[in-house]
Amino acid sequence: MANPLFDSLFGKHAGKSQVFLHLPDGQTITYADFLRMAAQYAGALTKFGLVPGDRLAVQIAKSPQALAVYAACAQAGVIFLPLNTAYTPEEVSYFVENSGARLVLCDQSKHAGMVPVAKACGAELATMNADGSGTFADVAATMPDSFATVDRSLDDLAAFLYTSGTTGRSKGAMLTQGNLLSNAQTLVAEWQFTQDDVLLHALPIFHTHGLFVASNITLLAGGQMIFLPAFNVDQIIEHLPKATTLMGVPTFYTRLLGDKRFTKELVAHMRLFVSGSAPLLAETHVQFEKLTGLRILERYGMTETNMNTSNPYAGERRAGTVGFPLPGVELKITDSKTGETLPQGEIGEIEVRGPNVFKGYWQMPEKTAEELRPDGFFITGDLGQIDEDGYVSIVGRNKDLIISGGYNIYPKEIELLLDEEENVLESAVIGVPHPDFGETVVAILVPSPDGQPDLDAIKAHIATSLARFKHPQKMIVMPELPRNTMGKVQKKALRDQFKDLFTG
Ligand code: MLC
Ligand code: AMP
Repeated sequence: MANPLFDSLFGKHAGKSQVFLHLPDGQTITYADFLRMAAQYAGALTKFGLVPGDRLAVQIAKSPQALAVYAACAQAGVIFLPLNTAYTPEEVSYFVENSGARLVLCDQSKHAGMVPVAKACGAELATMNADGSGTFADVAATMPDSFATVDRSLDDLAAFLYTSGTTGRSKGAMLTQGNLLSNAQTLVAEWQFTQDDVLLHALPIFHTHGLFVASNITLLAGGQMIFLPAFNVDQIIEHLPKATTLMGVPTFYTRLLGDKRFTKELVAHMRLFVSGSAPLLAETHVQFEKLTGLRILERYGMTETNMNTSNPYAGERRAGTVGFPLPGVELKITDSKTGETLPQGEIGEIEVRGPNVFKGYWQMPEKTAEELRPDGFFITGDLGQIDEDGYVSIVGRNKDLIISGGYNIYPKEIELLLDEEENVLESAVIGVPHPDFGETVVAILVPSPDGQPDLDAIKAHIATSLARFKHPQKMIVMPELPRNTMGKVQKKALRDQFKDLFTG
């Protein structure tokens, strides 16, 4: 018996004196130290009463300890459910309740706010702070530094990541050990990762990109990571000379290109720059190559599928495209209405199938059936096109989604709140181009016949409900929303009207 995910990513490194993590203060953590910590955490999970298949929800700062909690879940067969640290207690409450999490880990500063949330959901609550301290570590300190790895199979669930939906309700994407492991194996091979790699890690670890792409492939290859708590240009410039690879969202690259210290000499030794999670402007790709002589490798993925396509490591990395389907991943472009595959070159819905594709949405069989076909193809909601050389481009979205700095924001979630505000008859939330975040949120409000909406009061209400990155950067009052003959709000017309708000 075995535990494929734990054994392949973590277990095989037990006892190794090689450095795994470099921290900004110069401290290092070896693989052996990391695994001893993970084993103690796995013991603590058991002590808190968690059994294989239970969910652990974590809303904690990025730290080596936070990553060890992920390893501990894999070792103990517990399903890891990481949450954006920006979420409000109201948002977290939904995830805890929906997932039926048995234990919630949060920062001490959020503990008071989380007590009623955990209580209402019947979950236990423990703390883990940015420095790893807290009640969880206190329990872990009493546990042995080895743990009998729980047997799991590739089909067992390893993680839940919540993604919002066009209806405004978030869905828990169930990811199996096989989903995560197969994708990591493919990417290690495709991007030629080895134990000599040092990945400069500045992404959050509560999403696919920072957790499953960056961390899993480094672990699988047995490499090292310079583990920064967040993206910060000064720290990136300082640590780039010691790194071989960097992974980021497009905002990382536009910010670096805007800094005079980011030069050809600084990155001449770098083996690989990867971009994903949001469209990289062809202009950024070209500007990056002009400055550094290196081409960013753009790839395309999703929470539900991990990575689907990638530009080639060795061949031509084509700006404005996301490359080819990864080995083992089938990708087709279909007619959104009929589901039929379209002739090569036509624009349609991107559908993907492969070992990377998730098992479904937690306790939402209808939602799963809407997006996951019986034959295994997942309807991504992205619109794409394949050129004559096989390169895939993403040309738009069939889903009402805004991607700001790599974070997904679903307009419906914001509209539902705005529509309840006093003197708001209805609202439309759109994404408009933004020089730093790629897109940003704008809300259009239509006043009710009784009076004008109080924008300051609305802002204050939203602040208690929604994470900061979802807040509209601008609210505009209009007498009515543009509609087509069927009465459907024409968001495209609104996006066109306000496209220069932040870039003009
Ligand atoms: C922060 N803020 C944002 C924001 N990030 N606003 C809009 N969009 C964002 N992405 C706000 C904060 O609330 C704050 O508001 C202000 O900006 C500054 O906060 P900060 O913490 O200093 O932000 P900053 O460090 O500048 O962060 C920007 C960023 C970060 C781009 C570095 O957002 C980031 O790391 N994004 C990566 C997201 C990611 O990992 N996505 C992968 C998803 S997986 P105020 O008003 O209080 O000042 C996926 C699948 C795949 O999509 O294919 O990979
Ligand atoms: P998430 O739900 O956070 O996993 O976001 C997934 C979505 O991000 C995809 O459905 C795409 O719309 C978008 N995305 C990811 N990578 C890229 C990319 N390289 N180019 C354009 N969009 C991307």
